[in-house]
Amino acid sequence: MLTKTKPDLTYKDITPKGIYMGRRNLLLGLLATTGAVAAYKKFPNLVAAAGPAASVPVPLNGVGKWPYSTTETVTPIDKVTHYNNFYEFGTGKGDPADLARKLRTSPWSVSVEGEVAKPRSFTMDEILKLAPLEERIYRHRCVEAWSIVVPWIGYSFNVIAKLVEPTSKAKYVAFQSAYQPGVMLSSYQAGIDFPYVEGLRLDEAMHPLTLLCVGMYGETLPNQDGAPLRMVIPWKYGFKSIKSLVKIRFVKDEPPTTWNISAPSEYGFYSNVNPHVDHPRWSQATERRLGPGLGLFNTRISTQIFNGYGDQVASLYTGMDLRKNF
Ligand SMILES: Nc1nc2c(c(=O)[nH]1)N[C@H]1C(S)=C(S)[C@@H](COP(=O)(O)O)O[C@H]1N2
Ligand SMILES: [Mo]
Repeated sequence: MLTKTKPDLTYKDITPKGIYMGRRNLLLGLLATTGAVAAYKKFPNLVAAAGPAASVPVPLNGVGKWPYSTTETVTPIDKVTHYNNFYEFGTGKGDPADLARKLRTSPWSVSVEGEVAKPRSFTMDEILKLAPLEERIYRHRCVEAWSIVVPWIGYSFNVIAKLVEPTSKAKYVAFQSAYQPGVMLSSYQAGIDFPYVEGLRLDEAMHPLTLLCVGMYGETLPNQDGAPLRMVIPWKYGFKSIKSLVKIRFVKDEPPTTWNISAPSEYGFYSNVNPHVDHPRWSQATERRLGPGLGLFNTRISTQIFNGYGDQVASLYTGMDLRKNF
């Protein structure tokens, strides 16, 4: 599945060269002088900045096109890889692109356990072969009111769930990110508990839109976007889409989630995108759709209920008060 052969046309080719190179050179210049150095100066306990990337994305071949992708304009790859939330690697939007170079992504395995008949662990090689890979272009809406459109690669999470056979006691799924001390910030530095944890109700996890994600833009995941394996739940705020996944546990009770632990009145368990339920400190009615460059091409658009996936998922919440279960 993994190969070094370049496909004919990559997302880097599709991005207008002028914009891509222009921003690239600008960025590289800035990084060399300020960005990278500044990021490491902020977190002196982390291993030094020097040295090449520990792992770089490689093309994924044989990726099928999912028929339901949005036709909205895909966000330039440069933006999606340099405007990140990944608190393990800093709290600034540009920090993860620098600091996550030190993430150790190989060997990698994910343990699937709890209320299942067949608990087991999967290596990344196994994960990549469990089902045909699909490119799914989803909208991604952060709770901070910015959004992007990303061509993720993966397959429905329910593929792996069915393999381990959840028992009748399984009502929720708990997810856990890797925690690599010395490579990642401490909880104290980041201001949130690590390891990062998230959760879904079982029926949400089994919904075909819920993606087990191994790549984006035709390649394996860049470290800063959650290499080598992450979740993507497109109708929920971005923080539910947990990165660098190492543990999946089927459980009886609603599991704790990182942002809910940190600020329970601001971030609920469900966190479905909802323009009618504001964050206590800002409106959720609209969002900033990120464009190329430094912000001139960003646009302000209306936020859609369930991020536009209501036809598919609204029935999961029939009879629930979405204000109470925010
Ligand atoms: N482990 C972990 N997963 C995480 C986060 C994080 O800080 N740590 N941030 C979340 C948030 S708030 C968002 S918006 C998305 C961002 O994904 P992206 O950087 O690939 O766009 O990742 C989510 N997953
Ligand atoms: Mo987010």
